[in-house]
Amino acid sequence: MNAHPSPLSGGGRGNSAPPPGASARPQRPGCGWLPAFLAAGLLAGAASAPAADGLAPLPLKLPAPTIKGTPPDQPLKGPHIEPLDLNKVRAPFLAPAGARNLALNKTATCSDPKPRNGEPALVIDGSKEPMDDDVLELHKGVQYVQVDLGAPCVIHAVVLWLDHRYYQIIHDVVVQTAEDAAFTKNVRTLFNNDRDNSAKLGEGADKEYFETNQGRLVDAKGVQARYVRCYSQGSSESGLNCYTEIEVWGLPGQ
Ligand SMILES: [Ca+2]
Repeated sequence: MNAHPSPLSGGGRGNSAPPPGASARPQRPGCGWLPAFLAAGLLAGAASAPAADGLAPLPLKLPAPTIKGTPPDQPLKGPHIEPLDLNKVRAPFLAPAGARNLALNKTATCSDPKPRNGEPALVIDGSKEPMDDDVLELHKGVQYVQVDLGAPCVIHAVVLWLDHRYYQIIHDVVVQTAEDAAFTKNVRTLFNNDRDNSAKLGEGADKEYFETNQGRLVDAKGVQARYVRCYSQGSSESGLNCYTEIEVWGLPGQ
């Protein structure tokens, strides 16, 4: 999946050429988009020994921002939409030292028997640049991608990059964990911004948000589970359901 630039997959959204040099943008591990002084501070924190409480910042690595899409002149607004703020800095997320991305190169499946583009493995391959070759595209309606961690794990955070090729809002984002692949045992909902329950998974209280390169970090609060599902139902740009990367940070089960 590193063969960028590459032919585009389409999608009827006026795709243009992949952002030249996007992958070559200088990045500092975990905070490539931060101002230098902030990045230096975070790096110092990430590189230092775990605090006395055994916690350490997750060493997240951010992809490059898209240059294919441009921030909308009049972003969608509303009481249930987080304002688009490209200068917003996410605070470091503390988790037990040693937490790692348990989803990387594990097993992914999806609800669409014949994706419009790509394959489920794209969402756990470690590549999350805003490039068409990195994106799994599922047909319209309620769809999901599911990750099998291989064994029960202790999950501290789920980080989603659904489709940050464009500044858009993905609708009905629901993140759940479960003990079994069919999601019948110990199902926990970690995030749900489906206010009107149109996805029929229950009414959610979380807000909608704009896709950017920082992704969306969901606090999993140490839940124990083997499977993680992320649902969506189209976006403000398209009826398609697009997924770039799902990271599941935690520790293998005891
Ligand atoms: Ca990917």
